[in-house]
Amino acid sequence: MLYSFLRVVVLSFVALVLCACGGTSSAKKGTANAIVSTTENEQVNEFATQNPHPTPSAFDMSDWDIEGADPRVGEVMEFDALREQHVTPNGSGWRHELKIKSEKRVAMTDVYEDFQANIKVEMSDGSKAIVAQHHAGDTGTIMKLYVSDTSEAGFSANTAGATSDSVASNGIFDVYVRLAREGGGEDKHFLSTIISGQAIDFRVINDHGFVTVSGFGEVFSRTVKDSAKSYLKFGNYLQAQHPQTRENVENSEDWAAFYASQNIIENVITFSDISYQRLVD
Ligand SMILES: [Ca+2]
Repeated sequence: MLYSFLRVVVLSFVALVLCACGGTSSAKKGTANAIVSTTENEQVNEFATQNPHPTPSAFDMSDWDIEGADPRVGEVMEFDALREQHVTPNGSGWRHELKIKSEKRVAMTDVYEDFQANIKVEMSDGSKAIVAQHHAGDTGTIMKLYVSDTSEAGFSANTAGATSDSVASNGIFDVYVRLAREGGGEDKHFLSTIISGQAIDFRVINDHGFVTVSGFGEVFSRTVKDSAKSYLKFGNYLQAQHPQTRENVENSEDWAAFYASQNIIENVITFSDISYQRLVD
């Protein structure tokens, strides 16, 4: 009897210890999984946790020149190229943009920049706009973020396997990036398709000439071709480009008639949760 009692006590103790160890093991396993998961999604999590969601009032407007009217509306910035109709020499369409002031411009190799924004797109079918770009000192461009309802093709599928629409004026917009390669030429990277009313979770980091662009979970990096007076622009640069043939309308005096002929009557790009960090060497 005593033996049976002791046996039960010993077995119960062993069971308790095993149970406790198992629990500890499960907890450790859970922690380990969390660590593995964080490592696997390090880049995504980094983008998620570093977004400070500032209001435009914290955005330093003294760094920027405005092409068109002040875009600030409450907590967001609204860029309407059809309303502002800003024309620049050698431009390819009406603009409404912010750009780094000329006296603050430096080579991309001399600055660390981190620009983030949620970019809502409300555009008529057939529209094509550049909504963010690193511009070279001359008329060239280094990085361009496009939203385009044109026939442009030649994109590889994104990492999720999605392909570009590449059909003109059907209300499905291809969102893509062009980066000028250091050795000449440029690469383009398809991010996603959207329809009017949807938004892009955009971020571009220039770490001394090494540019990383992200949106829709896609991440694209290049050491880019540089210019001594490079500068960032963002907003709405509405291309005067035929959506089917992709021929540009050269004369700015013809742009109003061109947009009307394509029934491009709405073109508002709204930036919210804007963040811009700039550290010049
Ligand atoms: Ca399309």
